[in-house]
Amino acid sequence: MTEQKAIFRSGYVALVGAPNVGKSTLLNQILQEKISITAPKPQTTRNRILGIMTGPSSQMIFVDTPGIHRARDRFNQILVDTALAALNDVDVICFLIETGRADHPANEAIIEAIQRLNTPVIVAVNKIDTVRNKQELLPVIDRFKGYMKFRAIVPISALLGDGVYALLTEIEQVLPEGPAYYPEDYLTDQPERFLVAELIREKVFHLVHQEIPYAVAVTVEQFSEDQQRHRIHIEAVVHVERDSQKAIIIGKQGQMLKEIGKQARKDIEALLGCRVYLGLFVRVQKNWRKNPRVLAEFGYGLK
Ligand SMILES: Nc1nc2c(ncn2[C@@H]2O[C@H](COP(=O)(O)OP(=O)(O)OP(=O)(O)O)[C@@H](O)[C@H]2O)c(=O)[nH]1
Ligand SMILES: [Mg+2]
Repeated sequence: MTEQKAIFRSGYVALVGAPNVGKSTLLNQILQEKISITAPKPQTTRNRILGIMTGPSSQMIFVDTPGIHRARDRFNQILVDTALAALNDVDVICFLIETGRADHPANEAIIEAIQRLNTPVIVAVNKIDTVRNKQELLPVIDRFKGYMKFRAIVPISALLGDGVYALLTEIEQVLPEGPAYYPEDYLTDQPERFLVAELIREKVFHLVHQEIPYAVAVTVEQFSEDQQRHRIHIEAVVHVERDSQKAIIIGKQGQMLKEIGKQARKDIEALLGCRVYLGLFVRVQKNWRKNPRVLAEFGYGLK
């Protein structure tokens, strides 16, 4: 009797969609780990973020991307270019749409971009937990079927995990045969410094309102082991564009910055699995979003 060799599949899967549809939430749900930050505001994700899921029969390398939208300035164009560039080198595209907002104006542009490629596309209709009557999903799915040939259309709730296994099954089937590219315990290729900076930025998105989070970038200036105190010593800078923004980030008697630091430290400790000292500083870097040198320094744009 000949032994049948099991097929192993591997490849890259881009998560694309309009801003705020739940791409990063889906990545975290798949990995059961917070690799990519999320917020109820659009344009949260600014970089291409890799999340690696290794199972018995496949390795799926997910690429989270910034939301695609009509960019009105240079910085947003960088975000959109980052997302579109990620589409070029993947094996499968997972196109997320939001149940209640399937007609998002960005979807047309996304379909146009993916139609030019010869890559299989799977649509995930997200946030189904927000519709009480699941029959309401049918017209959305039907309409989408008319736009182009999709491999599958899968209703999911990235937040609760519903339908995510079905989505992964569909994705796996489309991946080419091949070996694992990364060791099986690898979750991301992002350095810890980047993940730490992102967790701080996420708290700014959650705690500070209006347009201010968009003017914020975070860099980690120091990351070292404090052997005496058995903890990691981290110092990070929250960059803003104007003095008035600095005052808001710091808050009355430093309360806002303290809260950002407290919440971020909790998440960073969970990420690193050890105690952390987090020192936060706020610095004004005038109009950094318009400055190519500073943008590159902060890690934005195509690498
Ligand atoms: N009710 C519900 N909310 C969801 C679901 N998935 C994501 N969300 C929420 O939608 C908001 C946006 O989620 P993100 O994951 O940050 O969205 P994104 O597509 O990565 O957004 P950008 O990075 O800005 O493009 C957050 O408040 C999430 O909690 C879902 O399945 N159900
Ligand atoms: Mg995101």
